[in-house]
Amino acid sequence: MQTIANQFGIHKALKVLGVNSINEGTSTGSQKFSNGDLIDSFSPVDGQLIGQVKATTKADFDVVMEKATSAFKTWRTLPAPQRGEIVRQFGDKLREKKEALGKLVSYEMGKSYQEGLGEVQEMIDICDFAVGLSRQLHGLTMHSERPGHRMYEQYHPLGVVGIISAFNFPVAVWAWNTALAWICGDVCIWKPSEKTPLCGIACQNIAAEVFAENNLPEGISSLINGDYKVGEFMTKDTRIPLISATGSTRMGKIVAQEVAGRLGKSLLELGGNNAIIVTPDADIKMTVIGAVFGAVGTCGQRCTSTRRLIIHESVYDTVKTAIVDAYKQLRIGNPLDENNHVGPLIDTDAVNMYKNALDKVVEAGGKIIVAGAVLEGEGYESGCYVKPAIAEGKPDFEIIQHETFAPVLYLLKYSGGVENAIEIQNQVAQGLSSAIMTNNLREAEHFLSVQGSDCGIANVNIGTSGAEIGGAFGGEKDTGGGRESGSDAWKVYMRRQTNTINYTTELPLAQGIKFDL
Ligand code: UN1
Repeated sequence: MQTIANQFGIHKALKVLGVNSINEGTSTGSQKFSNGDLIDSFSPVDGQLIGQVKATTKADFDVVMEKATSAFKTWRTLPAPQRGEIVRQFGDKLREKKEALGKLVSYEMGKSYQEGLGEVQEMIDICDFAVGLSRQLHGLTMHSERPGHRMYEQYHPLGVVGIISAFNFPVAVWAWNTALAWICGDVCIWKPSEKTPLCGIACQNIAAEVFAENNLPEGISSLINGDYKVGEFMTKDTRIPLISATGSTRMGKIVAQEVAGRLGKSLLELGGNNAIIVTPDADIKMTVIGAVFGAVGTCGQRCTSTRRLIIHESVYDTVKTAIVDAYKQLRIGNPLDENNHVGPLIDTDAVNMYKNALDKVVEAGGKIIVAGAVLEGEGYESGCYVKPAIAEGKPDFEIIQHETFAPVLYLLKYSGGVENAIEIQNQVAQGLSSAIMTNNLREAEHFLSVQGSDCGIANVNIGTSGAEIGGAFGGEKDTGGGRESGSDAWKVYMRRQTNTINYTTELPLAQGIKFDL
């Protein structure tokens, strides 16, 4: 029988990406070594073992730290536009390997091939953005209050940046961080999710190639692998001034406390509980597309996935019928097959969380209107395929307040003005993404105003997921407050220095203080 890996060219993709059946999970540039236990990577697509990665031990990590610290000394002296040139080359390599990497993302993580390609495109986009930025790391100049003095600020790199990323965006989130950190003059150490370690190996190989081709030192890009204990090597290490962590709020709180305890900086991008408000003036067709993609895309495993629809009572039944009808069209199956809309969840633990959410919403008094199920039989042998489900409930149900990383959409009803919908939307602990569907200018502007959405992302007439790289990405409250990717997110990877230069022969003191000797 033809396996999925054969049929969809996985072996070829692994070869292009330099991913072997057993891989060293620790590397500094192209040097690879590892002395830890083997981590298995099973595909949620067909349950097959794709490959194994050796975890990083503390001794391995110490070598990485040494290489990273020493590489920083060289890298920081390269002018930023020259660092940009390296990132440009990295972006070009990603263009060459886009199909292979997109395929691996799809096979190892389970998102659709289209979304896998989209993720690699996000990496390419952030590289382009970073290249331009490498000539724009601007500080301000100020007018000094003292004669013959000049004041300005400049940005210097921080040093070693530690990156902890999640399984759901196994390649793009690393690139958001590294592309910016590199042009800023930092060096990076990355711990990818232990659920998608092969994506980490593939990306590190691509980066290492570029650094080696340019005769740059080992250690500008390093990879480590393992579970939270390996993450702790970084969070506890005072030589790492910034930890950028993406994942659950639970994990983020642990990282934040550990890093704050040594007065390090952390950049956190944590859970979301994203809602779309559907007002009486919404375009129903657009609402359906935005809501369905938001809820079932990546099988509901984006931080930005749509979890709640807050619908005005006057259009509630119309929207409900349209969405339930749209769910009937969904094809669930092998995500490499472009006929399917929805792939598997990452693993059977995620399946259990999905089942638990559906039980909980019923226990709380909610009603399932599109039934969920764990799919069985041919094509579903991995046990990770589930039916996207829809439930009606009340906003304050505990399970609706909670982020479940699965395709479960809750319909909530509001009455009265848009402010009532906004209140429901903001009632949750998380604050990542939000959206309103309306053609009414007053409602849209109210939603975006100071009395509106409390999220880091607030959209009008598009869904909650699928942000472009050009904007700052992240959110408030339990989402952790960090901003990655576009806009001025680069500043978090640098330290600001204020410089005052006196070019006179006098030494006047600020604030007019007299101190005569
Ligand atoms: C994430 O889920 O951690 O906005 C990142 C989006 C993607 C990134 C999601 N561009 O949906």
